[in-house]
Amino acid sequence: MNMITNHLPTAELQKLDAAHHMHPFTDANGLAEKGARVITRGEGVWLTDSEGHRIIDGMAGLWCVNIGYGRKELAQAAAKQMEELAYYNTFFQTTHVPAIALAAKLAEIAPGDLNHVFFAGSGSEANDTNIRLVRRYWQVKGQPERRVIIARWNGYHGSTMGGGSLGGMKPIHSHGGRIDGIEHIGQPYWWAEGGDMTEDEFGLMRARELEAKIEELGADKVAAFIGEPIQGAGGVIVPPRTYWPEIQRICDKYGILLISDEVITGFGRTGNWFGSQTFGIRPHIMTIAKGLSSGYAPIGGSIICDEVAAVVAEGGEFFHGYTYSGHPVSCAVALENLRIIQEEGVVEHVRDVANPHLAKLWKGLEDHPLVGEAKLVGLMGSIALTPDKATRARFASEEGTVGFRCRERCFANDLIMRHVGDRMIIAPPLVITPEEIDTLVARARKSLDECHAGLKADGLLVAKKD
Ligand code: PXG
Repeated sequence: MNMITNHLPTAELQKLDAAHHMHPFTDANGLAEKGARVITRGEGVWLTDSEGHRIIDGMAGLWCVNIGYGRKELAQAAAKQMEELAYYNTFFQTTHVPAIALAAKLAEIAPGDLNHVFFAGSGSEANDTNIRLVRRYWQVKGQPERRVIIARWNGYHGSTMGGGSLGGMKPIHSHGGRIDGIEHIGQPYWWAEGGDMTEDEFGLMRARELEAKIEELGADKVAAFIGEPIQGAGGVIVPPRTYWPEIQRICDKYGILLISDEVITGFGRTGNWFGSQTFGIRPHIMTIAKGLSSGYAPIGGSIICDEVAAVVAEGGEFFHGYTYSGHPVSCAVALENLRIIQEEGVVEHVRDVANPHLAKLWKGLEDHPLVGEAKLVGLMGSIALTPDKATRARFASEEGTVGFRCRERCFANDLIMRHVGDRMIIAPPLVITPEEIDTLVARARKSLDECHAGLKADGLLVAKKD
């Protein structure tokens, strides 16, 4: 029996899963009691689970299935490449056609002089490459003291030692520590942290923390700044419009390399090919993964500008690389994915059809009693749940209690919408149609209604006293 397509009953799968499978970012005890949801099929924006529920995937898997599930062209590209050349490496002066073709394609798509690609297997690996790469760059330039990388609290850059250290999530730092030479500044999260400032004032204030940090450390110690154009895992935090231009000004002033982590915002998510374009950022390096292959095969990488690539090359061999850097099957799948995004106008669909349609409905959720702000850029959205909109109050309950309850209602209504603390987030496949958007929002509203009624009944609609 092929257990994958003709599987065991759900309860037996859950028992085996609990016994043998260690899940990422999951409380194993809670999961063993409850049993993991078993997803068995995907088609477009729809998932099916082992109990036959049809679920609308408001998260594109883990922010990655940009072209939707079930595209046979990608399966065929993988099969063809496996038959022709399943594996070869790109070390020691060898190469192969899929890596060449994908690197050239990315250089064509990426803005400005981002013309060079270093491949990795994931976003975390790519950010580990970036740490080593920017330090190597300054070393070759004769400024080896420039080692510090500045990032933001509540940013997410992966969960390897390097990626987890760049990220500003204290629970991650608390498991295994973090590497040296990484400093964090505040995030541009106006709703929760902006106090009485306007959004514009707050955006400038948070960007200027970068300047203060550089002055504190000494510019001759700082190698780079890294940020996500929009923080994803941190709760879809859309920065005030004043934020990125000021960050760009400061990086330019001090000659610091700017890394835009585009793992989520790349490949159409914000209505342009890259989030940098949406926010007018001119990065020296972009981190990519996820939407590069729409999640059909693991692949990540760094797209590097001419100057940084030239300096690193000048230094001779860069002692860095992964067995699967430029894996031919992943490259072939990514190429087919990019072909589909280009030929089917997926970025234009986000910009001209899906975003405008969803924006109206999403903003409309702000009339719901639980919803404070509803933010949307491209197809990346979030809503802040609050017991009191006027004061942007938090709930008195432990942070995440209400968000979790809301997410449970979404699950019950066959919608995958995640929570980060008491913020709800969506990032559906980019090919979602207006009709499917209507379904998604109707299910979201029903879940919010049910969550609201439950909170009322349990006496949880209470604001925290500061
Ligand atoms: N950078 C960013 C901006 C990411 O969002 C990574 C790097 C790391 O990529 P890999 O491929 O190593 O996972 C990510 C990944 C969540 C969640 O809970 C988000 C990510 C991964 C896992 C969970 O939203 N983003």
